[in-house]
Amino acid sequence: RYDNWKFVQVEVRSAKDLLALQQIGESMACRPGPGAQIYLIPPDGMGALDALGIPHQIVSENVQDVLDAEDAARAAARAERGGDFFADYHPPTEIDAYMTTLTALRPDLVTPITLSPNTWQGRTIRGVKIAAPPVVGEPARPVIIVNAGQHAREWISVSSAMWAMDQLIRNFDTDSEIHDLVSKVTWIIIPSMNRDGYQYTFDTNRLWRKNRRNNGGGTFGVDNNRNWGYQWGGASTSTSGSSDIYRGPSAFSEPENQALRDFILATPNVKGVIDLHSYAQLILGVWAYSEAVVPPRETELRIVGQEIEDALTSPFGTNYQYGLGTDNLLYEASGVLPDWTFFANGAVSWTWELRDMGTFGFELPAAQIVPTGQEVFNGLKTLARAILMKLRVNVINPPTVVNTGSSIPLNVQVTEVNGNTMLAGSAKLFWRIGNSGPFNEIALSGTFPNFTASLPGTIPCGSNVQYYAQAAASDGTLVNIPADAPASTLAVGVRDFSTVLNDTLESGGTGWSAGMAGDTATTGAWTLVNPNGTTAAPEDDHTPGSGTMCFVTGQGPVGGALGAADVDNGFTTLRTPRFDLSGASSATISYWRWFSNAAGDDSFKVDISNNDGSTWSSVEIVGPAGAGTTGGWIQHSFDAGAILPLTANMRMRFIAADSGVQEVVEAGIDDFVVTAVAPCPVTPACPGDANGDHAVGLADIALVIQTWGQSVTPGAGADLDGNGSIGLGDIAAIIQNWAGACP
Ligand code: 0X9
Ligand code: ZN
Repeated sequence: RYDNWKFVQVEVRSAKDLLALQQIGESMACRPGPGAQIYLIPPDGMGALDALGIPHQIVSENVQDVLDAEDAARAAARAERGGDFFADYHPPTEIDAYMTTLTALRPDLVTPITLSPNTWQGRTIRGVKIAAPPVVGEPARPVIIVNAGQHAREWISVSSAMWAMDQLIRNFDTDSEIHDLVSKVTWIIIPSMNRDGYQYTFDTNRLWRKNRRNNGGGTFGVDNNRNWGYQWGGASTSTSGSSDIYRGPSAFSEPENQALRDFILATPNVKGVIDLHSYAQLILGVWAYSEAVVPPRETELRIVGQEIEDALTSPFGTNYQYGLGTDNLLYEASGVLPDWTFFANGAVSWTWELRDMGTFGFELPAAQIVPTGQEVFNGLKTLARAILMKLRVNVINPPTVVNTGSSIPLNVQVTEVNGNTMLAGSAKLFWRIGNSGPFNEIALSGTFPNFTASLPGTIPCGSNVQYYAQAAASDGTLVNIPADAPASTLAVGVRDFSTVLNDTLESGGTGWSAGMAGDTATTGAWTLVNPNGTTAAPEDDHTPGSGTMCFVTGQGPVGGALGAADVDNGFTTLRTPRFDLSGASSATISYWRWFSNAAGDDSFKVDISNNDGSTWSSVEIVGPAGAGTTGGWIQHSFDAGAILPLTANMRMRFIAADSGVQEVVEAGIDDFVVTAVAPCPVTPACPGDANGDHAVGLADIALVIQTWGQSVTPGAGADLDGNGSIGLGDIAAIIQNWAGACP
């Protein structure tokens, strides 16, 4: 029991602090360090902690209360949804029983796995292999290993592995993506590696981390995740049997590590390894042992890491963050599983620290088992797709519209992944005008990994161009972007557009009105200046290069106090010059804005008018809280025609306010650009011109005769009368328009 033990958040400032703390309590790790760390402090340890003078704050007065609350929550969850395996956490025997159930459900997909040797206390480490029956002649399937429960108290890692297993098996028939991934990837899931420690957290000590080796001298346990054989014994490991990061007497001294090592070494084609832990919501890549050593395949690992981060975040907006060792998200750790698998067989290997960020820590309420499992499973699917790729082909900053008459530059980047290489000379681009017909093919120029192509400047106004890029892996596999091209493609529109207004505000702000009649602010009226910054207001304008000027809400003195000239007691309005968008079919307006409203209750309002300011429509309301409310230049661009009809009398206005409770409110505007898209000129129809040479004469008669009697799409080719076949009516149409010419 942990009666009157405390969780204390301490500010670790130095190695000296760390050593002193180790004497008093036990690190709960899992928190980004250095800095704030949670320590478990015994009832008689607080005096010593106070005496050290290390800044600290008690998070839980009585750890036993936290554990009792967890028990109560589990009991409640079982009472409510007792029949549901995922209502609660389960000890090893129940995990095994559930795997047996799943195997019986789909013996065609599931093969039980037993590792050897057994744990110190004689438990067999079990898991499952999930794979659709092999297909004759298929290429070797990549293997993904999902390991969990190296750390006994990290229960959510075990339940998440079980959730993923459950999903892959139960939804194979009904979910086409799962069907695909179970057919193309072999999944190995080992949900509870450190079974002795895990059982011990149910029976004896909820906060146990290590395995249950008897170290002698009254201490127990090796940290399995310091016992792997790459960089064993390096940074952040201990030689002391009483330490929570005791590395063991030698690399692979522990039967649990030996068992999983031997299984991995005997399994060909392992391409991905995920080691589940908790907590901190981090996706930690290689190398764990060093913050300084850049791993091989860094580009590829960063792409995959970002995709995994997005996948874990997207189901519920849970804030996960990925980083490689050099990003220094957590302390260094030597002898961890993913370092060994990346080193030993090049598998893309990650530690995932699951929920939460410390609110509940290891005692994550059972109600979070399912959502955490869903996040993890989403991440695993993303990893599987990444591992199936031979190459990554990307178009960098693809344009969405270009001006008529200018060629269209496209930049294609190829990344070699999963040990494949690109076939030299295989990078190509395919394009066509419209959404049907054959694609034109152009070879991309440049050298790996950056290639370019240019679509011709002769593509007529109004065209929508479809295109995709392609490269081949050395085994001949073609990889497209978009992946399912040509079924889907990228697209770029060719239009006539012109810059109506491009004001960097460097030459006086002609036509702008700063501070309007009716404004109520008593200070901080809009003004065009080279700003004197504060922590809330900009010091520099936005204009790149030599620009200095922008509109801000009040100019304070150089080095002036925060709030010296901010908006107070009302609002102030900035209005743009009038601009003419009559005749435009659409228009893009962009500006750079600054808004700072320290924890305040005010918003920054942006409006547009098409009647010279008689009435206004909202473009955006920034704040009062959230993105863009703590200063910094941010660009906003929008489609004006989507908000109101475009006229000759367009204006915009920007309103900053400090109403109600008074706070520091500062705003700025710079680099205002209006771009209009004109309707494409209509090519006049040319009646009687069968061959499209813009003249009517003998050559048109010749074409009719050549194609005489053919059935065609009405109006196509020489079908001038539009009756769907070539004949006399078409000759008549030519004679009627004889010698006519058209532009
Ligand atoms: O220390 C560990 O073994 C892992 N954290 S935990 O809190 N679950 O114990 C982290 C291992 C990987 N570490 C890094 N990549 N830095
Ligand atoms: Zn862990």
